[in-house]
Amino acid sequence: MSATAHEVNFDGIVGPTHNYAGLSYGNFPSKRHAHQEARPRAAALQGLAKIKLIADLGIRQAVLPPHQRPDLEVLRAVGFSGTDEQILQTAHREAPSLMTAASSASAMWTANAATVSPAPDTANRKVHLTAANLIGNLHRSIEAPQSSRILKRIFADRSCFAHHEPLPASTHFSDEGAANHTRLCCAYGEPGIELFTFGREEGHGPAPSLYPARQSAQASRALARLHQLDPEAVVFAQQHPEAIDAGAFHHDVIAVGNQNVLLCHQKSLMDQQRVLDELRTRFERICGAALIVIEIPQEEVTLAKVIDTYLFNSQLLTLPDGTMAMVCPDECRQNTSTAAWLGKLVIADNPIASVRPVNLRQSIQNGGGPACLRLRVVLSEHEQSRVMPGVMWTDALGQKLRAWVNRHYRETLNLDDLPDPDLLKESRAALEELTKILAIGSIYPFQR
Ligand code: SUG
Repeated sequence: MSATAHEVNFDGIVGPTHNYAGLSYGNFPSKRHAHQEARPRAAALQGLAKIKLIADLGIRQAVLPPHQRPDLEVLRAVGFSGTDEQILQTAHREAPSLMTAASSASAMWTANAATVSPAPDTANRKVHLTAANLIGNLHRSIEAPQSSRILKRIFADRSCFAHHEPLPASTHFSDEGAANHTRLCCAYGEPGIELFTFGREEGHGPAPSLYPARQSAQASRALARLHQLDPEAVVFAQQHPEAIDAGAFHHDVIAVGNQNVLLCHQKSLMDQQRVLDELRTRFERICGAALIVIEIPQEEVTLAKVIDTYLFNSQLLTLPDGTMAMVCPDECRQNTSTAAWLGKLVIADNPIASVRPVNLRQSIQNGGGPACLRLRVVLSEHEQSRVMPGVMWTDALGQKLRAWVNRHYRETLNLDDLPDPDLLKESRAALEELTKILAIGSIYPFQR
C-alpha cells in the first residue's frame, strides 16, 4: 500500500436540460425555485469555473459526464410508445411529473452518484465503489443504472477497482451515496475511519416528522460490509431529525470533513457528543493522532442559517502547502453571521487557512452546493494511472469543455421547453460530442 495518495474530485458536468421542476420534497431551494426559468449554459459554466478554481489551487480534478436526458428509455419503460416526438408530447400532456423526472439534470450532483471507500480502508486493498440507488426520489432513482455504467467504464481496471451493484431498490436500503459518508484520516494513503450517517433506522428511535429521511441505516451498514471495512474503523450515526426537518436532506448540508478535521453544526447528529467521542477514540486508535472537531453552536449560527447559506456544503481541501482551504458558496460571504464565523475560522488555531467563495447560483437554486457537485475518490498514483485518462482535468480540457458548452447549451430553459424535440436532438448531439472529447467511448443508451 502506498502512503502517497491524493483526493481526486470528480465533478459532475451540468447537463443541457438543467431546469427547476421542484422535484425534491424536503429540499427547500428546489421547492422555492420550482417553475422558474433556468440557465443551463450559465449553470454548466459555473460548474466548470469551480473545477478550474480548485485545479488552480493544485488539487487533482476530474469530470463525470451528464446523463442522457430526457430519458426516453424510462418513459418507454412506463408505457409511452411511438416516435420520440410522440413520447415527449404525450408524456408532457398526460404525465407531466414523469416528463420532468425523465428530464432532470440531477446527475450533476455526483456526491450522490456513489459511495467510495479508498483502498487503504478495505480488506482487499481495492477502491470500492457502490453506485447509489437514490430511490427516495423518482427523478434521482433513474440515475442509478447510468451512474453504475459510467463508473464501471471510467474505473475499469478490476485489479484496482471493485464495483458493487446499487443496493436493492427497497426503502429498507434507501441510499444517497457519498452525501452521507465522510472519510477522516491523517494522510490520504493511510487507513482512515469512515462515518456513515443515516436519517432513520427501522423500528428504532426518532425519525423526522416533516420531511423524508433519505438514507436508511440498513443501507449504510450494507455499504460498510460490501466495502470490506474494518468494523473498528467505521462509525454509524443518525442525522438529527430536527436538522432534516429544517432542510438538511443530506448530511453534507450540515457537516464536512477532510483528513483530521470535521466541521459540523451543533445539531447535525443525534447524541452528537457521544458520536463525536466515538469518532475521536477510533480516529486516535486507527490514525494515531487527534481528530480536530469544529462545532458551530446554534447561538452563533442557527441551523436555519447554515442550511440557507449552504455553509457546510463547502469543500474542505488540503492544499499542496499542507494548509486547508474551504471552497464555500458565495451566499456565505453575503450573510453577516456566516461571514463572521468564516472570518474567525481562518484565524483560529486549526488547519483551515483560507476561504474561497464560488458562484454556483444555478445549482444552489436546486439545492446543490460545491460539495454536492463532486464525488471524492482517493487514489494512489498507480490507481490514478488506471482511470480513463480523458476525464482528468487539464487546462486544455477545460477550454474544450467551455467551448463545447457554449456551442450546445441553451441560454434559458423553462418547463414547457422540455418536450421540445429539438432539445432532445441538441442534448444528444452535445453528449455524442462529449464522449469524444473525454474519449470514453459510447456510454449512452441512445448511442447503441
Ligand atoms: O437530490 N436537487 C438535489 C440536490 C442534491 C444535493 N446533493 C447533495 N447534498 N450532496 C436533490 O434534492 C432538485 C431537482 C429539481 O427540483 O428540479 C434536486 O434534485
